[in-house]
Amino acid sequence: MRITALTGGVGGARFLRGLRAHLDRTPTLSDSTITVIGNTGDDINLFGLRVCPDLDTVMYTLGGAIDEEQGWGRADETHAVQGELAAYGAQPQWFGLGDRDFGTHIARSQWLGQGLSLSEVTARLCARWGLPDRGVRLLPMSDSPVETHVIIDGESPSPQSPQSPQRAVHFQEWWVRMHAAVPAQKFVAVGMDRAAAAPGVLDAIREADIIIVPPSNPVVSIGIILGVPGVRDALRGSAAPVVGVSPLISGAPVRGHADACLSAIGVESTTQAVAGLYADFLDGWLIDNADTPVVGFAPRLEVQARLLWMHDLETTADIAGAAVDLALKLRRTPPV
Ligand code: FO1
Repeated sequence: MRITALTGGVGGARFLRGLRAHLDRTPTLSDSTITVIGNTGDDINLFGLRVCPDLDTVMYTLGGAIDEEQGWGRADETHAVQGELAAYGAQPQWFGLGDRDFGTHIARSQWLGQGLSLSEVTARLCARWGLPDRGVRLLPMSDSPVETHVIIDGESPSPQSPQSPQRAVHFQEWWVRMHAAVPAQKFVAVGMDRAAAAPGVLDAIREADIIIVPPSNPVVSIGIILGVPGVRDALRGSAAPVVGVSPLISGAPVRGHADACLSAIGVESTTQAVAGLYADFLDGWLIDNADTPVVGFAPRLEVQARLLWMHDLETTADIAGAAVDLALKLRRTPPV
């Protein structure tokens, strides 16, 4: 079976690891493939290198190299290079880059500099981590650079400008240095107007047997991927059922700052509101037991409640299995 998933960072990557585990333990599904469409809006240039946090988080998590406690970056990491950069006063110092992780960014930047596309580079990096052998293909949402920037109110207003001047900061600065604590007025996907879906992305949606939207950030991860030309239309037109997993439990994100992102776009932090953001293509929606009774959803949406906390691999595999089972059930439901 061909499964396609749109994914952001930590939560989505953990979910995909559970999905692969569920498929591997289910004889009738073990030869299934997963095509991951990864968010590249978090990408950032640092120290002359191209860093792709969400792609690397998926790659390291599925490749068994992730720092489990952080959810991002490499396990068994050291920070000698970062220390040297700090000693030279090289900026920024607020984004933690480990020595092993630098290896990924140097290789990626070298190959990009030699003219390879981000898709080709990502395939090379993923091959080292054995993703193809596990039936997993990671595609950047686009080969052209897209960066999410956050519009915030500037520093304190001055007599000249009583309205504090708004300014844009890179998503990573807002997320990491500011801890998303400064209210975001708006998110801007810089470069999206010149972006095209990367090779294979639209086909992966059109040719999927089922499509899954893991519990990634609906605004700055899934929302950015949905902004790539053709993606949303392909999802709407896909014959495959689309099943999403709520990133909120009782209105709160399991981790990260999805609630701050939702309020920035004027959407309430409820599982119903997030499902509403996907309403034009979503067929099924998994919510946590804490969010029943199941009210306030679009009438045709098939909503199922279950435990959604991804405590460990086994639990995550069960959640992913529930998403797959719901999608297969929706596949069998004759079109109305
Ligand atoms: N997140 C942090 O909160 N602090 C960091 O210093 C940090 C460094 C970092 C380095 C590489 C990488 O792939 C991810 C990193 N992240 C860090 C996580 C990152 O900001 C988020 O995972 C995504 O961009 C949001 O999903």
